[in-house]
Amino acid sequence: MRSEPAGGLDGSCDPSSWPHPALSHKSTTRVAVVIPALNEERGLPLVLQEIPSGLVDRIVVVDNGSTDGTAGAARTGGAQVVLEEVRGYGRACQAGINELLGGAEEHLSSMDVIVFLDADHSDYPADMPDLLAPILEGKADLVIGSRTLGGATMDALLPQAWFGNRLACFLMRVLFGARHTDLGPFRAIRVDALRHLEMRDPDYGWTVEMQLKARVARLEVVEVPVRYRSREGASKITGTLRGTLGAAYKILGWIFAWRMKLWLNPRSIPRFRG
Ligand SMILES: Nc1nc2c(ncn2[C@@H]2O[C@H](COP(=O)(O)OP(=O)(O)OP(=O)(O)O)[C@@H](O)[C@H]2O)c(=O)[nH]1
Ligand SMILES: [Mg+2]
Repeated sequence: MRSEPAGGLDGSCDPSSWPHPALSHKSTTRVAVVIPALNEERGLPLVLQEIPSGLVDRIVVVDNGSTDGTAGAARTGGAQVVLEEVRGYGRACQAGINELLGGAEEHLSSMDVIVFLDADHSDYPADMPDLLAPILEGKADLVIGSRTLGGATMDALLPQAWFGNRLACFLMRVLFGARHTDLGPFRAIRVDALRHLEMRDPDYGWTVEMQLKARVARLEVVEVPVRYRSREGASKITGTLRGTLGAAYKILGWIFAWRMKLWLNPRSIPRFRG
């Protein structure tokens, strides 16, 4: 992994334009965004442009070995670029976390927040205040942006992704008692909670790993509706048979493997608050 000096937004801070009163207290909490990106030169500039001004202190784009202009687009958009040459969504997220929690620049503290956001412009960065509000109000440790609650159409959330999400959420509920409507990638988590989860999955098991571990550790988890649209650039996962089968295998395998593991050792994930 290689990184370069920190980037961030120097946008003027105008809390009155944010929809949540809780965000006016943001000054005490730092917010960093991690954007995993593999060949997203089309979507990434739009994503960076749409991040609400003044809300975010630091943006890390993890270039996962792109062969296009992704890294250049990130720098032009004011983000810091971390290079993670080994492919994998989870690995890219982890590289961003490592940079924020252990990199050369000033680290985030336990009460700060990390937001994860895809680079393909399928999420709406403008929904970030809704994602942050429950954490800043002290009502959540982890907030998942639910595309289902946000009314995503099947043009954007393709039928196979919609069905896979429903199945995964059903199994999470039956096997873990976890009530979710989506495994959406647009999410926010406080640093102390993220550290507690000790995330491991290197690819598309990452989102379900976070949700299941959060349930077992009894984190306060809140879902908020977020909008979703068709991605910019060529689809790599949901739009391809190989990607869909690989992600489904990984996500469902993760659910069953962790159910077995927790039956054998219920203490493998300790509670977050004693
Ligand atoms: N596919 C893939 N995406 C990666 C990887 N590393 C980082 N990413 C980024 O992770 C985010 C999610 O990947 P996507 O390809 O959008 O996955 P998806 O939303 O399930 O499916 P599509 O949008 O249809 O491709 C995007 O910002 C990717 O650029 C990787 O190794 N493989
Ligand atoms: Mg996508």
